Amino acid sequence: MKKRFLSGMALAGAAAFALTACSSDGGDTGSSDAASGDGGGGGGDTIVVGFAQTGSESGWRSANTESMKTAFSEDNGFELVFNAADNDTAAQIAAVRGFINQGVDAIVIAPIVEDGWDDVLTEAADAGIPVILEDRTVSASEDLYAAWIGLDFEEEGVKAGEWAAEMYGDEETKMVVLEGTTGSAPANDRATGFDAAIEGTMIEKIDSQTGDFTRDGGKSVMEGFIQNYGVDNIDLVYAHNDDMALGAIEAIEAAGAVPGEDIKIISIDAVHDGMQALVDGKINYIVECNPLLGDLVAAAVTGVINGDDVEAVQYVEDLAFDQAAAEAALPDRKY
Ligand code: GZL
Repeated sequence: MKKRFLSGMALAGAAAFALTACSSDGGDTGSSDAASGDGGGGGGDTIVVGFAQTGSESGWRSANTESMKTAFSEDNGFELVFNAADNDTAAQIAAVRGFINQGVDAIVIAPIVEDGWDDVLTEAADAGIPVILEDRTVSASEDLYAAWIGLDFEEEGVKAGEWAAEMYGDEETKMVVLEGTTGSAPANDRATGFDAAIEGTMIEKIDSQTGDFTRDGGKSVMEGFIQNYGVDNIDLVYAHNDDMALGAIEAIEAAGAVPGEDIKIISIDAVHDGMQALVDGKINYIVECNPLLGDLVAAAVTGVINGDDVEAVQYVEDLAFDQAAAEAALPDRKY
């Protein structure tokens, strides 16, 4: 499927175009997050949207939920029926079935894991309810959803791995990995991209385990790695998100080592606490994963409801930060 990369300005344009094309009064797109704009119901009727969110596992998720709730506001022409599934896939699928039974106008899903969606997406299609995916992807047929808006997780892994290869690839480096939620697209793809980027270097992956994208999970898995290998035998941590990296920092400090110096840390997301740890030298590099998708998703829902052409795949571009770049960017960050 054709990839379409949207930078900040392009996002604003895309969202503004979609809103102008759809809203009855031309809409004041305003300027807020990566996709400035304000969502906007089509033709003045309220659009009832069921949103099945993963849960509240991380700082990234909180920012994503806030962005979605802001975009799908009553003022913007929506009635949002929100469900957070507490990282429980069965509960998330049940929530989607509930939206179908409720007869909502559209369903938005941030799918916890890639697999297991064929049946309920088919039920939504049979009920004539369009589905838009945001953030993560699914393995089900692309015919079962109208659009996906999110990030290129494999590219995020490549960016992180290329920096690791450049900085540490020429010397024997023992690495442990804090994986995201097992079976999720970001965990799968960030591993694939990173592993490809460090191929042929002297970085050796000695262990890899899921911390489920949570700070507690990252801390307890890192404690186990330190217990098994000894703090002096781990040189690098690759964390699939900042929350797990922040948990690992706690474990490393509790073991009497210095994060960012004795044990280097590379992470993904660039949420505020992660960027602060990067400025403080406790994390060495962060690849961004922009959670502010609400306006683009709202524009896609409005477009689908109005029968407009909506880009089926919309990637939001990510930046990457070393310590100097984080110091410069942190004051102006929106999440
Ligand atoms: C990525 C998103 C991931 C974040 C985590 O788009 O799905 O889930 O990287 C979040 O912080 O929990």
